[in-house]
Order: sequence, then structure tokens, then C-alpha cells
Amino acid sequence: VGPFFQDKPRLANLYLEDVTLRSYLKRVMPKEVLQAITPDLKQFGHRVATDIGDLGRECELNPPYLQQYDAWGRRTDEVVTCQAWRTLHDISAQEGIIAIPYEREFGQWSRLYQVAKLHMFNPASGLYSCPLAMTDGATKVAESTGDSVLMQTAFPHLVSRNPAQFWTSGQWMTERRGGSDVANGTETVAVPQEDGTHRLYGYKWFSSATDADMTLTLARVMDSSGEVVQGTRGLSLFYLETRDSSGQLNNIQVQRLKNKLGTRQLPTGELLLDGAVAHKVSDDGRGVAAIADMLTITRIHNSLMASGCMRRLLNLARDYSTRRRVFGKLICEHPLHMQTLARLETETRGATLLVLEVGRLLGLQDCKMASEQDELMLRLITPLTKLYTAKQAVALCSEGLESFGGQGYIEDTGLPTFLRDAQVLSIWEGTTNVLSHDVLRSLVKTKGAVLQAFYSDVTTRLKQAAAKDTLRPSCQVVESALQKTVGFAQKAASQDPGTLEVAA
Ligand code: MFK
Ligand code: FAD
Repeated sequence: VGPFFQDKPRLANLYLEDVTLRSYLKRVMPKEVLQAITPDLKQFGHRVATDIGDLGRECELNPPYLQQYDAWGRRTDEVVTCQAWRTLHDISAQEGIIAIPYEREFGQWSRLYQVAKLHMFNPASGLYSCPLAMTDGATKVAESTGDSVLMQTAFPHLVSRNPAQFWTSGQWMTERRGGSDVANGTETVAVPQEDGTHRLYGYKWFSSATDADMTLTLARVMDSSGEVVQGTRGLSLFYLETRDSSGQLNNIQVQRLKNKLGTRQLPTGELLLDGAVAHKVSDDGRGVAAIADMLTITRIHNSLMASGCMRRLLNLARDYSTRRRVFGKLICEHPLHMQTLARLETETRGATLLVLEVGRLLGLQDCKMASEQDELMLRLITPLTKLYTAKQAVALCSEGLESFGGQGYIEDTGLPTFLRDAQVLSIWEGTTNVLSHDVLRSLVKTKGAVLQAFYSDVTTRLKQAAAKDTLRPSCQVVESALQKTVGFAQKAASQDPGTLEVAA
């Protein structure tokens, strides 16, 4: 046996190393804002490569479990999480992961500041990013409900930087009959109480934030004769706290935690609601429309998880290529290996730019500064970015593992987690086909205006790019393809939804 041991790949500061992120921020942000946030981004870039990354790994190695009874036989349904998971809760509050866009210290740019942190944090966070995504979504919904009980009670906790005050939120939409088809699949009923609250009865089939402090969920309000309205017009949005003031579960039973391919860090459970006390926060029958803001936010977080995973894995692969020697030279000196990494780099940069652009538009919307064009673009590219980056992440994580050879398949390198966890990105928060329908929904609802907005945005950018001689020929090709697609889709949009589906 020889003395050789392969050196392991190492991560450097994720902010300083990310040319795409830094150049995008430099291009779009006012200088003084970028100057003000750069020290924080630099320190955070270091943390995600060191202590935060280590905590995330611990969460993977110490998955949560369900302790259904205490020593004396009482049903307690305690979800036991590891210390690292709880530390990540505290770090999330202290780092202002949710607070930053709502504090609005930098106006519209606050959202992009948060987005930059999420891009680095998500793949390092041991999937604490998942409850945070839903927490951000709940915060955005709370803001949109004006003076509701959700805004008064929960909002201050959701945006707190004090770990002892900071709450996370779940998003309980999926039931056994329907995760995509929520409108027809939701069986949970809400029984009105004399004090204005409701009691919820039903079974939530997937809840990833089972240890969250609160949740938003959908249910059908029962009238005095015990009837409910079926379909989307019967769904209302509810806010509930998972525990009462004495720490007892709010008439909720955790039936079991799911045994999953990946996302093992997350306590994804099945919940029986047996009279959970809840507050209605939408008008009757407006539940899906009211939760749409949450869907937008969580889909953007999903895209940031995709871009962040791709970046982190590729940084590791790049570093490894300078440490691993085969056929007499380092693998970075083999042109074919570098061609592979360059292809992955291009995908990663494209995904990063796309999701940062969505973050910029969201910042404008947050601050009520979005033009009609911005709103239309945000509506169109949120589902597109989610569905596309999720697919990119699965493909890239698969090929990324290959770039480590056999070690990419070995559990204690921590590398297989990337692939396992990427696989869920195209499933939750709307599968690819369901999001394709969402794109069509936006097209039909705006009578094609989303496409006009897209067309005008892209042609403006193409004109700018075509000013450079070298780019002109490719711009012409893109422009003619774009014209054909837009023309076809607009024709289809004026017809019935069936034709539209075929056109898509
Ligand atoms: C780091 C990781 C980050 C992510 C972590 C996530 C953890 C996992 C969490 C989950 O997976 S939570 C569950 C997520 N579930 C979904 O995403 C559900 C997927 N299914 C859909 O999205 C369906 O398309 C939908 C449930 C929305 C269909 O419902 P409906 O009721 O059949 O839709 P309909 O009738 O077309 O729309 C009702 C209203 O909502 C309409 O408004 P109006 O009544 O005013 O016309 C729609 O315009 C509006 N709406 C629907 N989708 C919208 C929207 N508005 C804006 N944006 C949207 N995306
Ligand atoms: P289905 O709707 O049955 O879909 C099955 C297939 O049919 C898919 O390929 C889909 O694309 C396709 N399909 C469906 N409708 C159409 C259509 N109209 N046209 C073409 N194809 C279609 N949910 C929550 O509410 N909260 C959570 O916290 C949560 N956490 C999750 C955690 C994990 C790890 C996972 C895996 C899921 C989680 N989910 C959660 C559930 C998730 O959101 C749903 O599984 C997802 O939305 C898909 O719904 P479904 O499982 O009912 O699939």
C-alpha cells in the first residue's frame, strides 16, 4: 500500500468566488447600496463555506424523528430535531434572512440583497432554507392582508432578528387527493365558532415544516347546514399557530414522518387536524388567490436553491480539478474535463442571472414600484424560472458528481446529498407540467400581455447586445425565433384553453 491519499475539495468564500453574482449586483445596484451591503455579503460568503456549511452537513447526518409518546404513555407527537437544525434557526434570524426584504433599509434593493444571501445560504443550510421559504411566503401574504390577525400577531415574529422571537411558518396545501389539484382535492373543512375563529378538520398529506410555529393552510368553510362549496370557489385561506400558550399542539396529530429519497434533514410529516383553532385571512372562496403570493415567493426560493446548489457543487468540482492528478497531469489540465466544467459553468451562470433578475423584479413589487411591464414579467418568469432551474439542477448535480469520479458516489464525502436534494426541486411547489399550466394561466388571464412584456424586454436587451458587432448575428437568430414563438402563442391565446395547451 502506497502513501498516497487524495486531497479533498475545499470551498472558498462563496461571495468572493461568484463572479456572476458580484457582476450582476455591480451592474444593477446603486453604488452606495452595494458598498453598504458588501461587508455583510463577504462575511456571509465565508460563513456558508465554514460554520453554516458544517451545520447543514450535521442536519443531513442527524435527521429528525418523531417521538409519539412520552415515557408515561401520553401522546406528545414531538418532532425531535438535532442541535444543528436549531442553531440554524437562530442564525437565520440573526442574519436577517427573512427580515432584510421587509425592513426595506435599502428600499427596492433589499429584496435583491436577501436573494444574494439565499443563493449562497440555501445549499449550505441543511434545508433550513425550506421552512424559511415558506416563512418568507407567509410574511408576504401577511403584508397583503392589511390589518388582519395574521399581520398583527405573526408578522412581528416572522421578521424578527431575535432568535427567541423568530417564528417559522409552514404551508399546508397538499392533501391525499391532490397536491397539484388543490381546488378539487382539498377535503379539510373549517367549522365557524362563536368567537369568530374556525376549527379545522382534515388530513394534510405533506407538511415539511412540521416543527414550525404557525402555518397558512386551505379549508372549506362549512355552513350551518353542514354543507361546503366544492372546487376553487369553496377554498378559503387560514392562519393557525401550531401550539397553544402552554406549548400543547393545537389539536394537531403528527401521524408519521415521511421516509424520503432526499431532503432527509427536513421533518416532512402527515398531519391530522382534529379541531385545530384557526383564523380565516381571506374572503370566503378566495383561498387560492390569497395564497398566490406565497407560491410566488416559495417558487423563487426554489429557484435560488437550484442556482445555489449548482454554484456550490461546481465550486467544489473546480477546486477538485486542481487537486486530482490522472494520466500524468491534473484533471484541470485535461481539455475534455475542462470543457465539461465549462458547460456546467455556463448553465450555472445562466440560472443565476435569471433568478437574480426575478429577485430584482420582486424588490420592485415589494416596494410598490413595479411598472405594469415589471409585474407582467414577474408573473411570467417566476414559474418559468422555477421549472427550468429545477431541471437544470438535477442534470447538473448528476454530472457534477461524475466530475469527482467514484468519490462523487460516496456518502461520507457529502456529495450525493446534492443529487438527492435536487430531485425534489421539480416536484414540490408545483411540478413542471403544473407550472407550465401556470404559465398558460398567466397568458390567458392577461390576454397575452405577459408575452408582449417578455417580447419587449428581450428585444430591448437584444438591441443593446447587438450594438456589439460580435453579438449581432446571434441576436438576429434569437430575434427571429422569438418573433415566431410570440406570434404563435398569441394566436393560440386568442383561442380556447384546450388549443392553448396543445400550443404550449
Ligand atoms: C429552498 C426550497 C424552497 C421551497 C420549499 C418548499 C417546500 C415544499 C412546499 C410545497 O410543496 S407547498 C405545496 C405547493 N403546492 C403547489 O404549488 C400547488 C401546485 N398547484 C398549482 O399551483 C395549481 O395550479 C393551483 C393550486 C394554483 C390551481 O388552483 P385552482 O384553484 O384550480 O386555480 P385557478 O382557478 O386557475 O385560480 C384561482 C385563482 O388563483 C385565480 O385568481 P382569480 O380568481 O382572481 O382569477 C388565479 O389567477 C390565481 N392564481 C393561481 N395561481 C396563481 C394565481 N395568481 C398568481 N400567481 C399564481 N401562480
Ligand atoms: P400529482 O398532482 O398527483 O401529480 C402526479 C403527476 O401528474 C405529476 O407528474 C404532475 O406533473 C402530473 N400532473 C398533475 N396535474 C397535471 C396536469 N393538469 N397536466 C399535466 N400533468 C399533470 N406540500 C405542502 O403543501 N406542504 C409541504 O410542506 C410540502 N412538502 C413537501 C416535501 C417533499 C419532500 C415533497 C416530495 C412534497 C412536499 N409537498 C408539500 C407536496 C408537493 O407540493 C406535491 O407533492 C406536489 O405539489 C405534487 O402534487 P401530488 O403529489 O399530488 O402529485
